Amino acid sequence: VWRPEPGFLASLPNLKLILSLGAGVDHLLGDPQLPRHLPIVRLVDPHMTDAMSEYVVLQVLRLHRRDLDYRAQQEAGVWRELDQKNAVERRVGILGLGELGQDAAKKLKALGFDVAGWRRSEKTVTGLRCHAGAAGLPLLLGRSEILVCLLPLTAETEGILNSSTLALLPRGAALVNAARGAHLVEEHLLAALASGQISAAVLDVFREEPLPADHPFWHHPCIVLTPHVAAFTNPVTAAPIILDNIRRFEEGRPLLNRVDPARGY
Ligand code: NDP
Ligand code: OXD
Repeated sequence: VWRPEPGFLASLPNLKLILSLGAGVDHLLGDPQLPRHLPIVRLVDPHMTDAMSEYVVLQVLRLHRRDLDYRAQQEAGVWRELDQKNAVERRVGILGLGELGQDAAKKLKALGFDVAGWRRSEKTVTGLRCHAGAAGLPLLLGRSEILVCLLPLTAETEGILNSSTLALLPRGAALVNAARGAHLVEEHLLAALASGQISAAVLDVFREEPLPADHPFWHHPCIVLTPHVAAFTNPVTAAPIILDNIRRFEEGRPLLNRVDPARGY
């Protein structure tokens, strides 16, 4: 399922297993009647992971290479060289070091970026500077000239991109949110862009999707937006993965990518 109507799953008397057609499960766990005693699995598709990393690498490179500034110069007919750092001098921070965050970090590192990440647990990732938990968040933010959000949406992460956290980024930092719209407090981003604390934002996800026609993000000169397409479910590659979990369930073997409803992801 993907975004079933609240109460729908509870109405199915013979339901045994819930398979999310997306990587995120906030669309399920938000249902107060969700049969939480049943096993819930989410989609982890290596092709989807590749797609997300393509998106993240594309957007980080755009920000790093000042693509928005050059677009504005082109529109104004201006020929001017802008300062350019080397990738090794560009500090990128990734919120969420799960399936998607770790792959994006690895690919950004391969391009030479100075990457660090943040997660809930203290687990380390070989070759990557990792920060964890509430104490680690300011450390990650304080060094991130480009911040990428790849967190699941949970009670703990809702609104995590807000005026307080954005203020901890180096002045002029840029934001990429490819996780969930509700991670971002949208008015706080607009204020941070107006003050220059944030120089640019690339957003794939929004509190309301489709983004309403009169939303200020549409025509903001410092915002690039895409319509929740960073990594969508590809039926051709997802179907065998889903089938494998159904077979595992039927044969009593351990399920892959099981969700912990108490943890929220
Ligand atoms: P995972 O469950 O594999 O990884 C989640 C990561 O977030 C883990 O590293 C986890 O920490 C960390 N995390 C969770 N809660 C917290 C917290 N409170 N504090 C700090 N870190 C936390 O998820 P995926 O990487 O597969 O996917 C991430 C999200 O990306 C999805 O939930 C979905 O919302 C979004 N998404 C968006 C798509 C798009 O097209 N825009 C497409 C696919 C996914 P730990 O490692 O310690 O458990
Ligand atoms: C997902 C998504 O969670 O596409 O898979 O957003």
